[in-house]
Amino acid sequence: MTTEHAHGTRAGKPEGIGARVPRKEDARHLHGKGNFVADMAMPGLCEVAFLRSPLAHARIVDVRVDPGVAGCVILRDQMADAADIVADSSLPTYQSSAQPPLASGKVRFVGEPVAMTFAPTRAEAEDHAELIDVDYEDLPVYADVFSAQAATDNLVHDQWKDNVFVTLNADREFDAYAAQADVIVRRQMRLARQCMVPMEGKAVLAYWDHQGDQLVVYSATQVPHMIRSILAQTLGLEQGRVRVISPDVGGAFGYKCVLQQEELCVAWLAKTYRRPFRYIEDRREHLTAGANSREHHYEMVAYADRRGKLLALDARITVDGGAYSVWPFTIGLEPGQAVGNLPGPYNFKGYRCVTRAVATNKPGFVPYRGVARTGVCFAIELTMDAIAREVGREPWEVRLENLVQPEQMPYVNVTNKHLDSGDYPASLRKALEMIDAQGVRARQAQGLADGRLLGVGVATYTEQAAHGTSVFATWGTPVIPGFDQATVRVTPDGGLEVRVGVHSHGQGMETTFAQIANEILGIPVARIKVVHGDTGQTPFSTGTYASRSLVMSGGAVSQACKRLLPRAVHIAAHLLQATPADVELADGRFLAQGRSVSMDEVADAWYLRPHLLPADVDTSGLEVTVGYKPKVDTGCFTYASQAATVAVDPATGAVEILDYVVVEDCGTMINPMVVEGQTMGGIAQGIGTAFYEETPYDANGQPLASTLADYMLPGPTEIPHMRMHHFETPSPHTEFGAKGMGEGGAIAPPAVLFNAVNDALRAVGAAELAHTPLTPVRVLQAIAEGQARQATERARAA
Ligand code: MCN
Ligand code: SMO
Repeated sequence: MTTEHAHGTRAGKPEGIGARVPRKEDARHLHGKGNFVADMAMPGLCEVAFLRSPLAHARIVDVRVDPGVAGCVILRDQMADAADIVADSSLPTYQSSAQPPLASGKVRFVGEPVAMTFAPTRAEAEDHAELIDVDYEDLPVYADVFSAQAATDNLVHDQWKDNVFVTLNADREFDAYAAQADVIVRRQMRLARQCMVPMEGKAVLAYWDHQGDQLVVYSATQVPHMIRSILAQTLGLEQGRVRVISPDVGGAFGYKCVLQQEELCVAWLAKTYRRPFRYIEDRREHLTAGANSREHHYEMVAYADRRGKLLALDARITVDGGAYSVWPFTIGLEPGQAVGNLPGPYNFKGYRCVTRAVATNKPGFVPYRGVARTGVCFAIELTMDAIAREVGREPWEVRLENLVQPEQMPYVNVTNKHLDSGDYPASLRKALEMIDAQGVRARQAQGLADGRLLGVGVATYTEQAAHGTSVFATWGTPVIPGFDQATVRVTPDGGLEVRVGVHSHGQGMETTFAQIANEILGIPVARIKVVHGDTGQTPFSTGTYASRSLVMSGGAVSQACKRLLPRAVHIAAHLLQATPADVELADGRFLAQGRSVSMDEVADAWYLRPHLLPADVDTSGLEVTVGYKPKVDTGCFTYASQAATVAVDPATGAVEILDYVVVEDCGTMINPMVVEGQTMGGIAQGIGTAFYEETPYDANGQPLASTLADYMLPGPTEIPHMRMHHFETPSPHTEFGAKGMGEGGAIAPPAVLFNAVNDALRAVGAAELAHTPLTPVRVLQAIAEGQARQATERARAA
């Protein structure tokens, strides 16, 4: 990967904001010393297995347990003291689903847990599961979102009036603007259902701590404080009697930002038997029972003028919500994000959108890196290319005129998103220059020597990040994020502990939060320990999701350090026999009148030599907890343009990515190396969405990809060299002007790559591809379809 840097590079401290500090967390992972749930050993630990439904929709008629294993088999009716998982949204029209910890009465997707078993080893627990017989009575299966939507009986949830979780309607002056259009462009797009495939799947270990008289739950989760709240609630415990610890987590990507049934079940076992229990998801369970993301269907009608200026957009979005709404984000999040973010970085005034989330017999939809924005970016960016085709202009020319212009910032768009800052057209122009779009056109005209077709594609997107109270309140989720708190505490030897309620599971926050503290307090990064992910040790945060941790918890770290600093200065001044106003902090030392003391000496005075302290010392000492949220909580809008050139083999349908560029602006970067790593990881996942990943279902709702031989993932050879360029337009709303960016990379690749492949295939008159994943078979079909259409047209003309 190569990078360039523009705008406002900070002069900066060597380890402060803007420095490429190597990640503190890497050493333990590179040496195999990470501490994951599966690594833990505990005396008397029982491993848990689940008997899962083999059917997608069926009544449970009878369950028979072999008496030999009855003592270590649990069914729903034995868990009377555990509540179902209910994640209701306050959005109008919302229909409530109740997800039992173990199926009761009926099953609603293949892989739904029906019983759990435990034994000293997982293999024995799985053997026990074999000794349970379940009689099912088949019900009609809703494997397809549109037939589910039309169904009137045998609904996924018996008490509902239809299979629709929620419908959202938006209409902003649609008719008035659509009436002015010269061209109307219609397209349909579809994103396949996917898994998230973190290296580590679900993992939970729970035990009863008799000394603390509390349930302790080690869980691979992004949101330990929220899991504590909901476990306490569903298990009927006081919150003070539940501690949740999220240790090292091997990737999460949204999969681990919700309460999982298995977490609830294992916590219940520990609460009930007062012994340790553990469950580790295996790959097959993940692939079959965890296919829960991305599946969106779009019908887009764009109304534009003759130059391709978008005047109005009419969209119908259907989300395959699966069987259950997930806590706390609910299935309302997906349509809510989709309807609000579909307009993306564009400036137009007429908008009509109907978005539905429909219940089907599949695993419940879970937020996945990009959350709805990967889908809406795909839809709007393919539509932009379609408009360009219709009006006979280059796709980037049309985009440059449609993008919100820098002089319009801050800009409130048609869905009331507050785009805070930046220069969208400049990012696109830079991406075009880096990918050499004009050069590609020239080479296209000549053709490649090997007969492959060359194509170039672009996409520009916004990544709403760190959206807070007001935004979640309109989505009506059961939990609304507010103030994130951080505690900073100088240790007696002058080091620093930073405690945050978010969790870092690959984002590098053990390093970047230390950089924030270093910027303000001057303590070396090596002496700053970021403690996270333990409700027993950290202040409250709703957790890590929505690319919010840096802005929210990082903002709190900054504020806490700023509050701590004057207290340290006050003590330092006394030690230096100076007044606080004369004390300066440089290179980690407090200076006044030609003398200096270190933080070590200040800490030593506070903790161990109080006779040296000033009489009016602040008795709160060298420890501060602060709650923070940005001044404006509508989210900051990171944006980027990504572009690619591809070569498509018309004989085999194979696509090669020849070049990939990113021009991104997440405001002030805390650590550009981390930003680049985050972006690259996201792009790798986006390439998976574009080309490889899909869990197809048959008509009976059976998932057809159950191993990594049929669920295709990109590997190192499928990920191209990327070139990256940074703009840094500070956000007006946040500490240091930083914007969140952890999801961004994953938003654009499907749009970029489909546009590039469709561009290449124009040379052979192929039909436009608009269904993920873009497989060689689909490329060949598009070519054949295009040829058949041309033949019909010729025949008609003759
Ligand atoms: N950063 C920075 N400068 C900025 C913005 C961010 O240096 N201007 C750094 C931050 O300090 C942090 C990282 O980049 O170390 C990501 O920060 P942020 O954008 O605040 O995102 P979060 O920390 O809240 O992470 C959540 C986000 C989401 S929602 C998903 S999904 C996702 C992602 O992060 N899951 C990931 N990145 C992931 N990366 C890994 N390795 N594993 C996952 O599961
Ligand atoms: S999908 Mo990320 O956890 O918001």
